[in-house]
Amino acid sequence: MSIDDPRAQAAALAARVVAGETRSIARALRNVDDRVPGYLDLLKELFASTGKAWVVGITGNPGAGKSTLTDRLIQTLRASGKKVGVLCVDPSSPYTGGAILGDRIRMARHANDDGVFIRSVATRGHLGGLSRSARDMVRVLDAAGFDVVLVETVGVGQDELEITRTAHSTLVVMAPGLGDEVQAIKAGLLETADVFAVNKADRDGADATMRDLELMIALGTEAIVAAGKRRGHVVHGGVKVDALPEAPATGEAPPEQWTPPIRKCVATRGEGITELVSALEAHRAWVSGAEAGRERRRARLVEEVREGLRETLIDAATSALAHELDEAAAAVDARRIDPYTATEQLLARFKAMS
Ligand SMILES: Nc1nc2c(ncn2[C@@H]2O[C@H](COP(=O)(O)OP(=O)(O)O)[C@@H](O)[C@H]2O)c(=O)[nH]1
Ligand SMILES: [Mg+2]
Repeated sequence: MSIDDPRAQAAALAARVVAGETRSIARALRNVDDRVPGYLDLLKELFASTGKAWVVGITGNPGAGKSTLTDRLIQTLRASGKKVGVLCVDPSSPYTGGAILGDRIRMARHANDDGVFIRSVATRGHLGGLSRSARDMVRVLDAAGFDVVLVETVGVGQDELEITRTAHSTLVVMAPGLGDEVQAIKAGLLETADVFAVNKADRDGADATMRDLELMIALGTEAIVAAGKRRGHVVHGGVKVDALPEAPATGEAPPEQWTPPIRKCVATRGEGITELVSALEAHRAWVSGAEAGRERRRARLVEEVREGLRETLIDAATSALAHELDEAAAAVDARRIDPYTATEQLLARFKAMS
């Protein structure tokens, strides 16, 4: 093997990752997060070894108890012999530095356990960068043999919801008294959740939060299904998945549906965790069994390839047509041409080149 051959280097690193070598896993994660040249070769090499891990997104407002709960989930999953990878997503805002530090502290007791791997995702300043990095880092952990990969987001921003879309199962953590129920609707959490945890059940108001959620889910499910049908979306587990080829309308059985269960817990004391894990596992079974679950996985891969194609095409076109783009912009600015025709002409040029 030549030391200068990037593909061979990537293959060597990939082999060490698949063998579960801790330092190589750490390096692979860093290369992927920082997009160090050659990271795509690494991901290409790793892909065949992926597809085995169960990916669980954990989202909810800051302070709801996600990290405390994640720590408990690790504990419970470890007790059943599962290897657990954890990604803590750190969006670009500077104030979250402290949150991640706190998260690490909350999970520190797993630091010496070989069956647990905790890392943060930090990519910033790149459109869709966070969710792409998270997805690719999940793949590294998947290839490295972690049975479950937990992805904890700091809050419920757009980027973070995007990340949970790449999970097989999404846990939305709420706490009484934060006004989370109302926010859940605004933030689109109702559509995102596969399972709800009402954490801090040791506090007043947990039962009221449960009731509010139940009501919203009952109303929301109907509304989501109706809206999904209108827009030609396939609706799975309350998650809108982009247009799949629609089955011919036969007016028969309604689409298989997953209604998110709600579980109360006290993360600090480790209460209700087993029940929460059971609810998540039921969702996992649904995703891997039901036709709707299979479609959901397929739809995500289609989306990923489409997104990759879009990026690659835009990069290729903008670099090949850099000069023409400038000219077109000037022409549009001078009203010599309209932007629609300009786009068509640029596309025609690009097609003629390739
Ligand atoms: N009373 C109570 N406090 C909790 C519970 N779970 C977490 N907390 C506390 O809530 C605060 C925020 O928790 P953290 O896990 O960092 O929340 P995150 O921002 O969602 O990750 C910490 O002070 C935790 O100790 C719980 O079940 N009951
Ligand atoms: Mg946290």
